[in-house]
Amino acid sequence: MTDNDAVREAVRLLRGARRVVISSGAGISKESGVPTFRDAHDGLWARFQAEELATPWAFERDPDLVWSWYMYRYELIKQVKPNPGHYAVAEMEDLFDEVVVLTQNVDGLHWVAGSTDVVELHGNIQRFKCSKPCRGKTAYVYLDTLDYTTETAPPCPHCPEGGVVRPDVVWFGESLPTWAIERAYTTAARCDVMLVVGTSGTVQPAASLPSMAREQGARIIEVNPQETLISRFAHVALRGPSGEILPALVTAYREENV
Ligand code: BV8
Repeated sequence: MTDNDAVREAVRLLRGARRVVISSGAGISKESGVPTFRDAHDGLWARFQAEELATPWAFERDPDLVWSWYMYRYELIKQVKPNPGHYAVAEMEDLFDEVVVLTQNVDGLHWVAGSTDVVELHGNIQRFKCSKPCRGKTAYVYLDTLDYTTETAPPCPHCPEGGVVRPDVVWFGESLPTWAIERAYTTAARCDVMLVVGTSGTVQPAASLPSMAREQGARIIEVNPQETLISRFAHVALRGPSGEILPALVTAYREENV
């Protein structure tokens, strides 16, 4: 199947769809300059695996190391912008009755690009909270109210228990927010089409969403330069960078359906 044939097939699968889900991973932000989760980090971080830092145990063991890693990523993500792939996802809201984005990404770029219904399954690196439930529930902390450094995890300003501030992301070994995973399961189960964009399909439970959707009758379109663990569930795979593929798909859909 040529690339053009694949896009035409994807347009055919989208025809008549009312509810569309986009399940995105780190790959959709690659063309914005955000390293994917399994890209070797450069410089200081090249000697660490992301999975060994993104855990509560790593933070417990060395909060300043983990804090510094997040500050490195936070400073990088503050500089980046959405790419044409994010904007194409946002534009899909003009083409279908209901569009929901289920993202594993913590960079917030779908919101910035204008998507209005985004479920951040793994949280957001630009939101911070106390590492202890010091106010009985999640105690959010606003970094710009603190006198902090990028090397040392700052003390929580609300906390009588000596908690320190951490990013409001879901670490490996932590459960996803109940509301987020329930919304993800519900929308995956009732969608007509799921586009799976820029994810290796490694991380659970997000990686199970495409097979769940397919079991309920959804048509699955994968957008990824590589074959992945998700590919076997896809009705069609669009092989290439999402920043090029998604705008081309939206254009082709408009030409045939709008
Ligand atoms: C949990 C936030 C219950 C932090 C992240 C089975 C069931 C349940 C759990 C498990 C299970 N098996 C294992 C587990 C445990 C674990 C897990 O999945 N481990 C993996 C490593 C096997 N899961 C959990 O712990 C989850 N919690 O299930 O709670 C529980 C509780 C206790 C014990 C057990 C269960 C929580 C997981 C959340 C982890 N946090 N992020 C942070 O960011 O610092 S995950 C992290 O990886 C990022 O969010 C990232 O998005 C995500 C997934 O990676 P991808 O997005 O797929 O990125 P990746 O680099 O892998 O791939 C990029 C892709 O892009 C590639 O395919 C590439 O080809 C493609 N690409 C490249 N360029 C482009 C492109 N695509 C398009 N365009 C391009 N230009």
